[in-house]
Amino acid sequence: LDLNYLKEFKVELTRFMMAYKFACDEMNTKINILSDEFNFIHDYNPIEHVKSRVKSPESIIKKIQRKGFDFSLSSIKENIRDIAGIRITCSFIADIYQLSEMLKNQQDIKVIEFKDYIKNPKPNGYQSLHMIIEIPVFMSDRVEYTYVEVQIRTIAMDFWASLEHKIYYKYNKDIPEHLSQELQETAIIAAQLDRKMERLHKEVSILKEENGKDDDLIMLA
Ligand code: 0O2
Repeated sequence: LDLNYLKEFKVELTRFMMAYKFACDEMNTKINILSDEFNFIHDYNPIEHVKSRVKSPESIIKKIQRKGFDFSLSSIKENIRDIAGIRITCSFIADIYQLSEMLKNQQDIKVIEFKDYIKNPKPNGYQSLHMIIEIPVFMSDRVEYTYVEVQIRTIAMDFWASLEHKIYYKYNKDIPEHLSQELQETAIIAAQLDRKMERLHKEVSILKEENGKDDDLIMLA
């Protein structure tokens, strides 16, 4: 291989990967703004935490091989849509949908794919809301429209998914029957927990609102 070509390709690849890092930065800013504003209006934080990552070149190459795509930057850009990934953990299910709506409504965000594994969990029990979005990243000489995978879930869903992920890899993607059975059961328990916590939260919010009104009246009097 031509050394000059390799040098050029390295620069191109580094620049290519940078756009994904910037896309993650942009998304983190957007989410921080929404979180702070939501906190101000509703007086509680709907977002427990946010994690973002850029897929490593090794994982990108593995995925291209697994899916049989071309080894070119344009093919990577079009076909591997989770190079930039954001995972948002919310307190309650209602927050997940509210947050996804807020993101959808932003003018520079284009929703490419929307998968609701909360309404339709995967057969193994996996729950989460997934969106592939496209956002513009403004570089010095061009605009790079970049895909970002956004996963939004509750703490219980995240707890389940991280354990399942560990078990999945521990058993080399072939989980023994009794374990997958138990995982399915725990996914149902996690969903029940989410519903109960949300119900409690709503009840307390109503009480807080009523007390708040009383306090306002006392202040006025
Ligand atoms: P990792 O290691 O987390 O990055 P594709 O992304 O095209 O290969 P698909 O099915 O179109 O696959 O995408 P989908 O269903 O939106 O899932 C993408 C990501 O969601 C996965 O990325 C996981 O992070 C997560 N996910 C999906 N299903 C499961 C599941 O059953 N258990 C767990 N724990 N996580 C899941 P990766 O690249 O597969 O994995």
